[in-house]
Amino acid sequence: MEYQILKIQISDRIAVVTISRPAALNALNTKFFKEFNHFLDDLEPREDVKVLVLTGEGKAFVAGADIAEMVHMDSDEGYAFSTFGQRTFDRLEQLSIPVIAAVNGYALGGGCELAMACDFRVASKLAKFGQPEMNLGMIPGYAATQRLSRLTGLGNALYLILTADTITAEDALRIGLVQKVTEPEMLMAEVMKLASKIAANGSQAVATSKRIIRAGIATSFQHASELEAVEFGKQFNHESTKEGMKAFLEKRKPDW
Ligand code: DAK
Repeated sequence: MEYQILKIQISDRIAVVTISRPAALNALNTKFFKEFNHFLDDLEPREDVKVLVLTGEGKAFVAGADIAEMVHMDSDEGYAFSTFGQRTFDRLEQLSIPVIAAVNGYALGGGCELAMACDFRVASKLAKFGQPEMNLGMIPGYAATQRLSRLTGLGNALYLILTADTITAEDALRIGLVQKVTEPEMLMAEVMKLASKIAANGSQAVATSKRIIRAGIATSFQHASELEAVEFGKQFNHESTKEGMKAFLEKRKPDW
């Protein structure tokens, strides 16, 4: 497929996808969702890519769902746009490899929701976050009502969604919406450093951790602990776990 919105770079086990429709502040339209699903079809079976980084071109990460496309939709089209988007975000969240959002600028509405579907977020000092849907007379549609409260707590989610306020990267850091804030020119270097660190870890342990952390939050602590114990036990069948322990004892780097 010839991509028109996505720019994809894969090197050193890290895939960087840049959403590039800067004239519309990278607003998410049907074409984006088609291209992104195509990219995920290619990525999922690959074993050489260990981390995915998502970022945006220009002054926005993503300024939301494409209002110019949505305004013309009837309810059937709205439903199709909704389910396509929801499926895509769930697919991203459930990727076996970690996904880092490198938030370079505006992350509003569907853009903030896209960043929240990633595993964690690193933001430029210039980034701005918010769920401005109330200004458009609508509620968030790509799971901000659920993910925002899980990431930042009930009060922060209610505050952001009900006021439609936009907050700075520093405030987003304070409430746990982002994990790190950098100078704008250092954003990608910092994200690549984190991605390389993760890529150097054993992929089986990384994937299992991601899966059970995410599964655990949706279930009881007791059930989640049992899940951890089961997965912990299974690791002893993996060569990479044995190699990690042996390498420590032999005072060398693991050869995964
Ligand atoms: N959609 C389409 N075009 C957009 C856009 C968007 N979300 N955001 C910006 N643009 C376009 C602008 O219209 C403008 O286009 P031209 O006029 O140049 O043709 C261009 O990008 C540059 O924007 P501005 O001129 O406005 O740039 P400024 O620096 O002055 O302002 C801004 C930047 C981010 C403060 C401003 O652009 C802004 O307020 N944008 C809208 C932000 C917003 O309201 N985002 C939330 C969108 S609603 C659903 C699931 C999810 C959703 C809906 C349904 N279902 C499941 C059904 C999600 C909804 C949303 O995300």
